[in-house]
This record gives sequence, structure tokens and C-alpha cells, in this order.
Amino acid sequence: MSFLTEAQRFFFECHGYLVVHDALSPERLRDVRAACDEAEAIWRSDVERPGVRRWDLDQIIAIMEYGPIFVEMLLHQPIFGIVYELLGPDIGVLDHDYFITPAGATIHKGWHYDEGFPGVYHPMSRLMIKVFYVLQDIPPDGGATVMLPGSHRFRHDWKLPNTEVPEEMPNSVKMDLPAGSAYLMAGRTFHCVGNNLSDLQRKLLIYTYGHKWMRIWDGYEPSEWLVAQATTPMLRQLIGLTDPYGPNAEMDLEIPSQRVLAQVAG
Ligand SMILES: O=C(O)CCC(=O)C(=O)O
Repeated sequence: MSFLTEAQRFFFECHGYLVVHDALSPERLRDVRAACDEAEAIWRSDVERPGVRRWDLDQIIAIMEYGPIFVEMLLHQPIFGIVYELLGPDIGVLDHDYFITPAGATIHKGWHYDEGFPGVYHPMSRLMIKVFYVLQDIPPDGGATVMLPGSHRFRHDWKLPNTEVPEEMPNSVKMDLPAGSAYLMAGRTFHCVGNNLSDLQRKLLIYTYGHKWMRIWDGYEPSEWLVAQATTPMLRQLIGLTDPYGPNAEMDLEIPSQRVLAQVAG
């Protein structure tokens, strides 16, 4: 029994990313959007709350602290099952954010990958997977993340030509997807935020999964409230409350009856 189809696994192994259409039902999308709007209002009204506040990016750091729905989304199926199968049973969480990219924002960071761990032979290892939930349709000129398929297998010392227009990188693909989609990216896949030339905000809910023996990133240490939400062994493991080298929490790999039919972008 698997959440990940063979076609999806093959696609991810070859390309270092995966698109899952209709990852959120219309009802879930509606509820997550509403919760994000509430979180945004709280965050904007209190500048002491952690985040990035720039003309080209609003990043609400530690979004799980803003309500139980964001904790539920950490386990959202079939995405969580897919990530679990790609990373393994010692899965943990490294960060969780809500990104709002304003209309007109041009790129703030060039091509990069997220796993900067010297001493690990990356082409054969998988330390991180980042999941992006698309909360608002992203048009072709809407600043979609641009990925370089297959770059998760590059040698660590390969340098990319850092195009000023990321969309012009040869062989790259854009995550210009409808709301409700999700895309997953290996920690070593080269990617870049695109230029948002549209008049729409781009809204993404982001979770980065790693291994439970990796430390959660600074600034994401769970509050007492979040610790109290971790009512299952898997949630406790995910947010770093269990022995990093002890037994792994059980995961029910039954495919839910309402399982969304995942399609692989080609
Ligand atoms: O905003 C994006 O599309 C990409 C974000 C990014 O570069 C990252 O999360 O590492």
C-alpha cells in the first residue's frame, strides 16, 4: 500500500520535483485560505512577530503557530504520505511558512538549492523535501517558482549561469499552477522564485520536511501551544519532541477512501 505511485516515484527520482494537482479539496482550500488571511492580519498587526517584511516578499515564519489547521496541514494526505515514502520513517520538520509575493515583485534571490551541508554526498542522499501548497492561481507571469529538473543530482561544485530572468534558464520549468495544487522539491534541486509581473499576489503555504535527527531551523522551535497540539506520536516526532535516535512513530499507510488522484506533471 503506497501513497506514491510508481510513476510519481520515478518522476521525482529523475527530476527532483513533483506536482500533485488537486492536492486540496475545494473545502480545504477555502478553510486554509481563510486561516491564512487571519494569520496575516495578526502578523501585520504585530511587527514583533517573526517574519520577513519586504516590498518583494512577506514571509510569515512558523505558520503552524497560527492555528490548528496549519498543524493538520503538516499531515495532509496524500502529500504527507508521499513525503514520508520519499524521506523515510525518521521524518521530521525543519520549517513552515506562509509566503505572500506581492504583485510586481521581482526576484530577490538567484538560483539556489536549500541543502547546504558540506560533507554529505548529495547526489545519492535526500536530506530535505520542501512542499508548496498553492493557495491562489499562479498565472504564467505570476512569479511561479522555477525549477531546474534533474539538478538534484548535480555535483556540489557545479555553478549555474545565474540568469537575471529565471524563467529564461534553459530546460527550466515553471510552477504556474492552479490553486489547490501542491509541488514538492528535493532539497538539492536548483530553483528560483520567478518575477511576479502579474497584478496578483502569489500565496504559498510551505513545509520543509527533513529527518528527526536534524535540528529544526532557528526560529521554528515549537511554542508551548504547539507542543500541546502534538497529540499523536507522529506529530511529536515531526516537531522534534522524541528521541532523535529512538524508534520511529507508526504511520498508517492505508490509502484514504477519498484519496485524491494524483497526476504527475510531465
Ligand atoms: O518563493 C519561491 O518560489 C521559492 C522560494 C525559495 O527559494 C525557497 O523556499 O528556498
